[in-house]
Amino acid sequence: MNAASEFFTIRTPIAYGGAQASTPLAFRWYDKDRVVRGRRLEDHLRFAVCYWHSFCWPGLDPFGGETFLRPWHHGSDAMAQARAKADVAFELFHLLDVPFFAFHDADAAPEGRTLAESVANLNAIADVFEQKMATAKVRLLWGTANLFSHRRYMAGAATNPDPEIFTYAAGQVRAALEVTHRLGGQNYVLWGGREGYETLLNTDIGRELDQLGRFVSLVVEHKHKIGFKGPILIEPKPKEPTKHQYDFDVATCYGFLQRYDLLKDVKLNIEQNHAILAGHSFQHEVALAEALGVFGSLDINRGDDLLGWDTDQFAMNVSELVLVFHEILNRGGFTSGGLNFDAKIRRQSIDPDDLIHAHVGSMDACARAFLAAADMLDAGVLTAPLAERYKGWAGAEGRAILAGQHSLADLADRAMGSGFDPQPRSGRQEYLESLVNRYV
Ligand code: XLS
Ligand code: NI
Ligand code: NI
Repeated sequence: MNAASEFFTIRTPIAYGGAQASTPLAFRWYDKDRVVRGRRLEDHLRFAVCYWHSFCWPGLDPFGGETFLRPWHHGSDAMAQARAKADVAFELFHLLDVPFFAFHDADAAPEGRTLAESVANLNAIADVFEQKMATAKVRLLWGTANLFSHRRYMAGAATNPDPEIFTYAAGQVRAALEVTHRLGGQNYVLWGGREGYETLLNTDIGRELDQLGRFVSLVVEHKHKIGFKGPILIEPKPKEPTKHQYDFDVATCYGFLQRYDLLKDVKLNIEQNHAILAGHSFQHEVALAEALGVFGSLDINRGDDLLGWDTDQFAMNVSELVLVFHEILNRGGFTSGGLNFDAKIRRQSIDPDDLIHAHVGSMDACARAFLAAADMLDAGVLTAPLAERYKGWAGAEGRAILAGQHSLADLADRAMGSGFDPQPRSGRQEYLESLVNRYV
């Protein structure tokens, strides 16, 4: 195949050119060094390129095969192909000037005949990553293991009816977690790939949940043993590939973490399109995770309003993103998390440079939304009316109720007193919607 530098026609990193930039490829909003609320934009948004969709997915759909014809997908030496793929991946990281990337074990290195061989392959490619990272800017946002593609996992990994499959998955996760640690990964992700079920005719839900709780606990124990400092992130998704995924949504994941005593070490990686599939808005999932103290990171993408599956498109929907960033920034912004492009270009986007356009467009959409959210926070556009709406709870009486200082009878007696006549107040939704529109 061609050298990495010949894969894209673009040869120099994309630069910030301002909203009026005349070149087709420039950041119009993402000015990475601009300081907003005390941090550089790059450090706020923490963009990560995702290895699987951008370098491993060949463009297939249920009705047709590969459309992209990437050179590293064709050849007989799987390790040489993995190295060629890494060359192009690092070229893209450089051209986009992103601070992070993310990968699954199976994206980086080919599966061997045995687990030992697969782990050796992964470690060899991790050596390649390590060498490249020594001189590149890019760091690792998170690593993960693919516990869903191989047929051995068709009935789940941790939730498999066979403990030997659970054991195999443990072997895979130990290797992926240790490689993530070695590469300085800031988080470790456990998306519950096939942890769910198709039919209750063959499924013991309670048992499977206990298995999943045990598996995540083992990962947490190992993380402490090797001194990995970042959080473990689980990723809510309601369906696909299984009909019913155990990590259905933020609320379900919270209940799971609480039941298995994992709240101290595990946080959530929330994905736009998974929120929608669960019948929630993206903003709802983020706001709830923040409120429950389990917000970790975001997989940034979008679905299609007319399709009920995980289309994983590049996020370009500024107005939706504004409210999400408003939630995050209002709580202080990302800590270990960031914005991972868990997004694929469409299968007709077959030019290598389409990968660059997709990322640049979405980084700009995020930056534009983020800047609008920051302006809204600075002006207190939503925070001030919210504080006003709840001000009774901030007062003496509201605080006394929440602190448990009144019994039900105390409250009832007060309500029965003469002159006690609370009045309803407007929710002002349309007024607030039009305020938001001034910033979008
Ligand atoms: C699939 C998931 C997956 C995880 C990583 O829907 O979003 O891409 O993020 O295993
Ligand atoms: Ni994801
Ligand atoms: Ni997804």
